[in-house]
Amino acid sequence: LFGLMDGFLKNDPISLQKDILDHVEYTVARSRFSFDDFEAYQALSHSVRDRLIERWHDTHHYFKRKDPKRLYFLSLEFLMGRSLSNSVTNLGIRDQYANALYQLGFDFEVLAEQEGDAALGNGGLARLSACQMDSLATLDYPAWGYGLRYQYGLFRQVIIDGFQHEQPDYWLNFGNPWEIERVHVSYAVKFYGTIEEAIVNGEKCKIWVPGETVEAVAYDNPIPGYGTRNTTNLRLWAAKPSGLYDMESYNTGDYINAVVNRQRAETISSVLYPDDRSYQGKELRLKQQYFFVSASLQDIIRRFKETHKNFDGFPDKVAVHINDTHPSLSIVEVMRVLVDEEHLGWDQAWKIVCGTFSFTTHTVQPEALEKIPVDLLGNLLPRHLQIIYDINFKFMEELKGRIGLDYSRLSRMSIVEEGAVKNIRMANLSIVCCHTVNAVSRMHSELLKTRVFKDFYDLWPEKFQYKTNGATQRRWIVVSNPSLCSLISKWLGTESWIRDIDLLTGLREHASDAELQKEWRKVRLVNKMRLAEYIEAMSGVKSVEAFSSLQVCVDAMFDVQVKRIHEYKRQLLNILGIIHRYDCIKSERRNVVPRVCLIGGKAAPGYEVAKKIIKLCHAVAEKINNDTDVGDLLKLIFIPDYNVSVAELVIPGTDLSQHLSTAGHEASGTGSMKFLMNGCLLLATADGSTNEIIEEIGADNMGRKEMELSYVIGVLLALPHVPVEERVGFLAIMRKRIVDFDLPVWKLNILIYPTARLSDFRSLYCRFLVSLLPGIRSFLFGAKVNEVPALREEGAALKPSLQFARVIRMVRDGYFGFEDYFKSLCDSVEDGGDFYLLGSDFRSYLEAQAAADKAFVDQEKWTRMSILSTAGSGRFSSDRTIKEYAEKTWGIEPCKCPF
Ligand code: DL6
Repeated sequence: LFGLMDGFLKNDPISLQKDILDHVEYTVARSRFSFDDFEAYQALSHSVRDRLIERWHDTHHYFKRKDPKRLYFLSLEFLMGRSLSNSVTNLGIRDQYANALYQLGFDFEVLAEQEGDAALGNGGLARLSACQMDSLATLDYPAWGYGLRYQYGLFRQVIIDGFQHEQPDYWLNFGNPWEIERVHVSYAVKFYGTIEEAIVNGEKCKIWVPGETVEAVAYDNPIPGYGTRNTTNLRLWAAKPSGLYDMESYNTGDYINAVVNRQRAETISSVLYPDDRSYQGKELRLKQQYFFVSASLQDIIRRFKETHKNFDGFPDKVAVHINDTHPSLSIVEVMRVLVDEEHLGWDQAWKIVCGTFSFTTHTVQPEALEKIPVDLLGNLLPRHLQIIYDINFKFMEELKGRIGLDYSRLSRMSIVEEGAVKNIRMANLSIVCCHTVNAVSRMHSELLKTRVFKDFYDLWPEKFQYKTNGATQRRWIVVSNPSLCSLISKWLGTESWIRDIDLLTGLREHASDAELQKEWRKVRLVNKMRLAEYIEAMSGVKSVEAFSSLQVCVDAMFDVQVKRIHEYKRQLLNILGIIHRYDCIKSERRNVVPRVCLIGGKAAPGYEVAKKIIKLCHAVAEKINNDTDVGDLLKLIFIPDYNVSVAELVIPGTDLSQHLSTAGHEASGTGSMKFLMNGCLLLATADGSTNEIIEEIGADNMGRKEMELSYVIGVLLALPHVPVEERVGFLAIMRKRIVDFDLPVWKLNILIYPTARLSDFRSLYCRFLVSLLPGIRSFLFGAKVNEVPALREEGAALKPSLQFARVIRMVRDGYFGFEDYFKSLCDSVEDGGDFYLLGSDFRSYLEAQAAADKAFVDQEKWTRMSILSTAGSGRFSSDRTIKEYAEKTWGIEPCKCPF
């Protein structure tokens, strides 16, 4: 048996070819002498899947034997994208497959293009979950993901005459080779019904008599780690009619109704809600939440009970993480199971729950926090509503004991929101029941503590943590930018950075090397050419009528803003900036730096303003791209149907990437991290995680004085013989001076550090040295988070710049057509209505753009900055995020499968 420990399947070219041909013949059922690219892709995927399954089995046998504490990551959204390239990369057999296919007459890259995206999520939160799954597997953590297997993923965006239209994404149409249906792993999930009382073991207890039962069937998606045999699992649930369901209707002859009701069950997992900010008060949505929560917990508890006799040790073996509030019913469900089904006392059950669950919130806006109308919840899940009331009653009693009868605070903190419509506040429920509440960046954490959840922070400061988000370098460099990956490995002399990303800092010492710079530029140029080809092909598509096969010049600066379309993300600011640039080219014929501006992203189907922004982008593009005065100086392209695989193409080909959210609105942002890894420069506001990025890579807008101060502090920290107290005292004085100098907030944040441990000084000093390196690695602009409220107060009294007034006037006057349609957009940013502060930030936005232009002219300097961006991106790997979660929140340890 030991001979088989490393698996049955071999990875030499002949074995791989045989496997692929076997799958052509027996899985795809085509002749091995005649099959097309898609069939080859299907066979190839099954062959890769076999290897994943083998490792999956080994990993799970090992976990079972070792019985470590496990993490269960519950998320209603996972934006996995494509699996083929990622899987073969993580398995370390990409080249072997490419060779095997070549000999069969196929090109790996061409086959990889056959795969559709698994788009079971909306945006940032969902892609973060996917990156974190990759890191969990790579770092050998014993973890499983749980989610919903939507039949329709995020809608496809089709642009007709510049307007967004939504089409369903039936991603399962041609089968999904990456999943394994587990017909034998299924659970009954109950809804509706009534509560009855019964006596069990002499004790009164509640019995839920459900009105509807649906079956949850498991679909497993193996997640391979990189450089390890560990392969973990993402288990997604699909709703199927229950076997027992409606037998009565069949028997009474109501055959048609019985069939219709069976189909109704399947709608639970049919469609992903296409809104990335708020989902409130929809019965189907609530059903989805409970469906996946109930099935996941039945699975988790069953596994626990296989090896444990009672629940005392549950929190020592099980960590359940709820990704935003969407899975927060899981807390209530565990209480229900422990009290009603396992007959534990309330206090014992409560202790178990509080020791098991942790929570991350992904939003900054109080109004985006999820609420569920009590009537809706009580009808669908009557027993859960009772339990929530009981939890709240006990919490309110405890709170009164701690803060007295402060009714206004009690009412703010209550899980139940009183009012015309009574609601359950899911965030309050999660905070009360979880041992840890996580933010997704340092700034987000500050906003939670001081604004959104201030009452809770004052009560339980120890619960609040933050883990700045990250992205996986496996997907975002190794898979999507293979030439950059090879170049990095060549200059670092190792591939170890793919698992140990801090090694990227080793690039710093080569940043000025002419040879590296030359090779770096070459890689970037090839990526830009690839993107230019895509633009040409995509703009030739008939539905994009604004352009006929647009050719762009690859020497121009590729300037990109890709993300969901939202007012707070300010794509409108970008478009207005482009109009200004166009106006300058037209009126002054200035020698501007040529730009290719790309904007991409989906608007939620019911979000009218966002849809208008998309239309404006097309209207402006049509004007500019067809203006012969402008030529190659400026092009604007809207990228339709932006998704993970489009991102993999766009990000490596970007020079400058824009992150324009009004300060205080983006919880973190992860797109910026992917661009950073790929050597793109950022033009950004001081929002979300940007301040932390700046600390890693240095800032452009440091005046001379600031540089001198940093230098003094840097040197001081480096002097080992100066007593700590003296250093701290000196820094306090410097801090005051720096306040006097009105330095940017991020500098002040750094200066608070000296109260930390001495060992922190060393890394701080390194960061200062980095910040002293000449060069600009980001272009910061706009109001700081603490300035925003005052600017909003001033509102109409603020006089926007002449440039801003002029570009708005151009839109209003119909320079781009559709003036009636765009009127409300213009109104929304003028005359005191400018909630997202486009007017007040416009001037500094244009200045930052001008600084970017200036920097781009000096290609040597730009390349150096680009290298330093990649070199400084290590902190923004999801590996770091996951390690922090594992150590500080979940209490789990790596469990590496030894063979
Ligand atoms: O934490 C991941 C991601 C953050 O980077 C973004 O800043 C934030 O907007 C996003 N939130 C969502 C919507 N979530 N909810 N609820 O995607 O999360």
